[in-house]
Amino acid sequence: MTDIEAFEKFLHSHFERVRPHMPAPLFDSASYSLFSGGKRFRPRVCFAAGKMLGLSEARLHAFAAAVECVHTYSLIHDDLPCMDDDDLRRGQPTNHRKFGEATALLAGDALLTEAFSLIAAGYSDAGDIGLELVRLLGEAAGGVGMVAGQVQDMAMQGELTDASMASAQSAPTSRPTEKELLDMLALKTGALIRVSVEGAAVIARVPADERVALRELGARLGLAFQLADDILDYDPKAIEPSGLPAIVGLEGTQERLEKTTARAAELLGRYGALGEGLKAMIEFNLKRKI
Ligand code: GRG
Repeated sequence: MTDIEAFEKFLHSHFERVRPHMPAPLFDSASYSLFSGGKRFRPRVCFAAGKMLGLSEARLHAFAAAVECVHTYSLIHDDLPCMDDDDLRRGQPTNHRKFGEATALLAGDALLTEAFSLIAAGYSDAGDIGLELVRLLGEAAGGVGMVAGQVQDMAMQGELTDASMASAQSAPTSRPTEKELLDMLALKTGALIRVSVEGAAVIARVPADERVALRELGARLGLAFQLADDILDYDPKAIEPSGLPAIVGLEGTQERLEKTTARAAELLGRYGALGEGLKAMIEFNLKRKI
């Protein structure tokens, strides 16, 4: 069985255990998005990082599942009419198109909270690790992480109302600078990928200096993932105002993608052959078409 097959089995069994306790429409809505053909990029990164650090894949299952639940919630909420108002995700109707807006919203809420239950149950044998993972994922996903990035993104696109702009305390009215844009992308997309690497470092109990380097590696890969996305989505007739190509062009974005990828690969150097799995993920991102 491959890493990802074993992970799918873990995720399915976990949700089958939860199923009898969840209202059926909520379960159907949450599992529709969780099992609808995502790339599982974040879990794959977590497994590659963990194996490099000497962990078994099974030891990483609960954390990788938690990150994927948070990722899935973010996609469901991002597609809602009050956000991007999308009809399709992964070539299929978005969650709210299939189950209705209220159920989709609640399925996102349920997935977000399930993430923390997964961690609590998965690391109950090592409470300090479990607590640190909860702190780390809360930081990466919440108001100082992914959600902050989403708010900044919406503000850059002029999509927050005047009242909410005032309370967001960040109201760039003009074109964002490259730094502002990169900071936003690092939060919106980068934080969950960064935490996929750093979480493995926590579970492996690496020394503090090594954890700092792995955090940077994860952050570089996270940013590289978003830059690759910006390049894939590039349409010269409809330039996305909060994408890097709007500021530095397509070539400039490619250049920055290569630079941040090179730094990630450099940080991987100390692990030699053990880093092969993560190197493959870094290279996959550089060439990906999906
Ligand atoms: C609404 C709370 C909230 C947050 C939204 C991450 C995010 C913030 C929105 C997702 C919208 C989006 C398309 C972001 C760009 C990069 C990205 C995260 C793409 C989707 O991730 P993949 O490619 O998705 O890993 P799959 O489908 O493979 O799971």
